[in-house]
Amino acid sequence: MTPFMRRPAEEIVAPHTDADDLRVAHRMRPDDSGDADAALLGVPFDGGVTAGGGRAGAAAGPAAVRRALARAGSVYHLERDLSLEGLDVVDAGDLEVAEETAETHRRLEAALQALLARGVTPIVIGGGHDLTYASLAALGKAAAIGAINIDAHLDVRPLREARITSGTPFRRALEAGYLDGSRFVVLGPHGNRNARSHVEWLRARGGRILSLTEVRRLGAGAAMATALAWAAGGDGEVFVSLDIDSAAQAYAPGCSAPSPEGFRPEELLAFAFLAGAHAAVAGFDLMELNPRFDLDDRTAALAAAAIVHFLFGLANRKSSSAGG
Ligand SMILES: [Mn+2]
Repeated sequence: MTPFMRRPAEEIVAPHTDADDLRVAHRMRPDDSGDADAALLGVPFDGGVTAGGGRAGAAAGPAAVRRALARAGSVYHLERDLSLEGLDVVDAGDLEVAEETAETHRRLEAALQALLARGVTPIVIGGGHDLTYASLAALGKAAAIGAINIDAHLDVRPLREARITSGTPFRRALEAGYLDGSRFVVLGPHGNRNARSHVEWLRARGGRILSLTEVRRLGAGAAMATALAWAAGGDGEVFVSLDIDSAAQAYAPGCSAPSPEGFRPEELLAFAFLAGAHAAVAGFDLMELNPRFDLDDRTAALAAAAIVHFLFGLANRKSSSAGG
């Protein structure tokens, strides 16, 4: 069994359907510690959110995403003529979180290292964005990795009085040497949501920003392709992090720190698909869903759709590599 993992509070239960109408949930099974293409890993923890003054509730994110995954549509994608039937996805359960944020991060890192050692692509479901530090540590300890943060915010805040918050993960990973600054890209910041000092700190380390307006000018697909090429920097590994607050509040009211402007669902789903399809991408996370503030589960449905589109990308990657 993966260290520090327990069965999820709520399992993904597939609806009863015909064999010729398989649903996404039919492709998800409990983890048996054997071979798999990808593993879901929930982290019901929002201590980093509340430590930063954010509104509590993201700890309920994994359960809400699992409920939404149970109703996340067909295994078949008509626009891409692609199926999830050849992809093996396990639910590794939820992390046994600790009271303390740093200890929770250590446990997540250990759980992820066990999954990575099995050759399984992890998909972490948050929880606060501070948890992405543990993913970057799990992947970047041997050699610094590249990363794309799809987010309204840079999340490179300095630690005040050594306090870890959901606004600090990428600064901590950059300072620890797990993340290569010249291969770090933030997709989607806009307007006046970030301090000048944070923008300058990021750029001084070689980090790049593609703002919401720049992404719209390039087109979502071209912008993500550019970000992936920068983050891979040749043939390096890349972690892609999706903060659901990168979507406009109209589409994602259920998050810790919403803003009125932001991506549309189709843009987020294109990013997730391209991340899954890219050979350099070694892990993915979906962070900051806060079901307490959701409306008719629309944010949870969007979060589940992003995970499903990452899986369609993985299926595309697998079928391309099998075809030579
Ligand atoms: Mn964030």
